[in-house]
Amino acid sequence: MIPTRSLVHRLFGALLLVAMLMTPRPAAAQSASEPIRLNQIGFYPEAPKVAVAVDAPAGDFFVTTPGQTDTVFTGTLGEARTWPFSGETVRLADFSALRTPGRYVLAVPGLGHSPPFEIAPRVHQEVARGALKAYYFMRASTALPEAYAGPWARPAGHPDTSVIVHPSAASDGRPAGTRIAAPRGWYDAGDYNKYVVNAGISMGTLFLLYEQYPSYFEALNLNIPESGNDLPDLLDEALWNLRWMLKMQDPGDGGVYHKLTTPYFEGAVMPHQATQPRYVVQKSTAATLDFAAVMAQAARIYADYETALPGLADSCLTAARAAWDWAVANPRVFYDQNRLNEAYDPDVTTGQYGDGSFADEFRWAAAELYITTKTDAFVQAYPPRYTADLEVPSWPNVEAMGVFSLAHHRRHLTGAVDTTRIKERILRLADQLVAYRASSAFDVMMGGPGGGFFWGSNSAAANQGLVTMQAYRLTGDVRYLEAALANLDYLLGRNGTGYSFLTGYGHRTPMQPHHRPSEADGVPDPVPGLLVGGPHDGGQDIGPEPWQCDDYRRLPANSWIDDWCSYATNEITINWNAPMVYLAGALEATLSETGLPVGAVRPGTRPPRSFGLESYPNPTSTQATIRFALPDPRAVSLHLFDLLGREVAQVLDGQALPPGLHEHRLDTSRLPSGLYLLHLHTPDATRTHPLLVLR
Ligand code: 9MR
Repeated sequence: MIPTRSLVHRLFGALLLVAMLMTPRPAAAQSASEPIRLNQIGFYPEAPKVAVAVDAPAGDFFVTTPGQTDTVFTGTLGEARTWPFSGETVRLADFSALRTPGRYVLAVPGLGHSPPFEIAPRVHQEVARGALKAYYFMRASTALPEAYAGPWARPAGHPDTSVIVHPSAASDGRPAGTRIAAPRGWYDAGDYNKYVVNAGISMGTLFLLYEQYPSYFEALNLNIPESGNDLPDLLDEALWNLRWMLKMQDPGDGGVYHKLTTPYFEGAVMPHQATQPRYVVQKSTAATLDFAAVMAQAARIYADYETALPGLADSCLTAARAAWDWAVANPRVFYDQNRLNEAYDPDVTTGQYGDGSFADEFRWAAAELYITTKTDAFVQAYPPRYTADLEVPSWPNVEAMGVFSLAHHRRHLTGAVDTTRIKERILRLADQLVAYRASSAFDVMMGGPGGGFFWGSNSAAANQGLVTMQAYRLTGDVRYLEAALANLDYLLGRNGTGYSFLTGYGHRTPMQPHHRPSEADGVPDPVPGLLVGGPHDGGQDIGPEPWQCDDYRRLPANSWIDDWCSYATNEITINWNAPMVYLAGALEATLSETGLPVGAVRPGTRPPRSFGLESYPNPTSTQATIRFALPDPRAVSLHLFDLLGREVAQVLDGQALPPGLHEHRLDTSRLPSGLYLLHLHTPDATRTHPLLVLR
């Protein structure tokens, strides 16, 4: 069950806390121990707080100050349940009622205590910033000066100004052996190659994040060379990769090369020491469509920066259209490296990102082009699906990326797309994820729909959180938000290994990721902010060769090893970091003030007594809180009018809200003093309420 935190529960928790503070209970002297697993960074004051205790006897647990002198909270461990993915029997320690900001440890008699963690507003700010800054560390074709990179400063590598057109990529205008320039971009992963398919979903995810939380990212400083210019740092960083992607399109026909790569992987050397020749290899339908989707997003996003980047948005849209046309004319060009190597030299043995179906890429590209151009023809050619189950996004399955964009832009579309059904489709998947979490011994969505233990499993956990955040945005239902938080907790420690999977963030983090600069730079700590692939029992990196791993496999959720050898579990890549940035960034943007946003609703816990409308304080000066109750789910509009009937503020515009008590903040700081009317409208009820602004 999802731990519900009713008012009674909250009050009880507060009383318990007061009682504990008055009669401090000494916790036994215990050492830091792995059987207690929790988000190693911490928790928002108002949000749920859960740890798992492995093989713990029934009984109480304690939250204490780090020196264990004061016990600030006592709770009772939950029932023992077995998590099939790790075979561990665990009890949940729920200390959500502890809301006082501070630094604490969690102690379980017989198990020891956790390392210190924080309860604080903005508790994941550095996680969000660090995971995004990781893209700077992945930049190709540039030196990373110490001012931005600290101890991970390095010389420039891979200028990519003289890249060879591989015979598989030859065209009339660019015969095999032609040299082209395709500099910049991010290295894909632990290797130094640049793959368009994987860049596609990575950019798509970062752009979605930016479009959904623009003000948070306008303010977020990454300390990169462009910080302080006219663009938000997220857009500056994405531009580094966008400029490379633009060069991956053959100007002769609009098709996009699948990748820019060395023939085989380089050794564990720094970028400037990795000097094999680089090729652009075969165009593919998947790469071309992912490119089209990203360029269509970029066209509308960078259009706001026409002065700083003259012509860029137009170039992106032209590139997107040309790519789309190529894909429509070439709808089944697969990337099959074995067949390519039979036909051409040199052989290419680097990452494949081969995809067997393009329906999802067509739908994503169609959706983004439609949103940007408002041209129905794109979605008429590849209409969004309404009834099929939506799937958690991944590099070979990008359909959901288009669905999320359509939902986000739903108020500004033509009638060619039924956005109500788009929303319903997202909510169906999110409901499955939330229901699955309620059944999970670790209280996570991981293991449920789309959250399998496969190569890159950590990105699945992050992407599940991205899905429920879409549902939260569409409904305000806090269960979706809490599910996203639960998966962030998973990634930062509440998992089968007890590691925080983000390098540099947490007490036990990967020290030997399969990442060439981290391995070769001589700096003890790996490059920070990188999400490692995560546990699964595929074992593709196990073998007898010196560079292969000994068998590390256990059950899937703890089949993971912090070793350079493990490219199957401990590599890093841009498409795994992107949903991590999304998850931490979206949660920070949403929760940064108090821990749970005003307006959040947990259905059922606060049943409305009446359908009313009130605001306080009233009169107000700079801000009012508006409160109303809904007896059942309704689409709600909430507007403020002046006495001449002119709309002066919009709080809600037809948003579907669940039953319960709702609170929304209204900024009145820019309104002249005077009397206004709040107007709440639902399909079958209308309420008005006077609001006086006085200064
Ligand atoms: O993330 C990819 C994963 O889904 C595949 O199962 C795996 C094997 O094909 O490849 C992964 O991608 C790797 C890419 O091919 C090359 N750069 C490193 C990527 C992460 O391991």
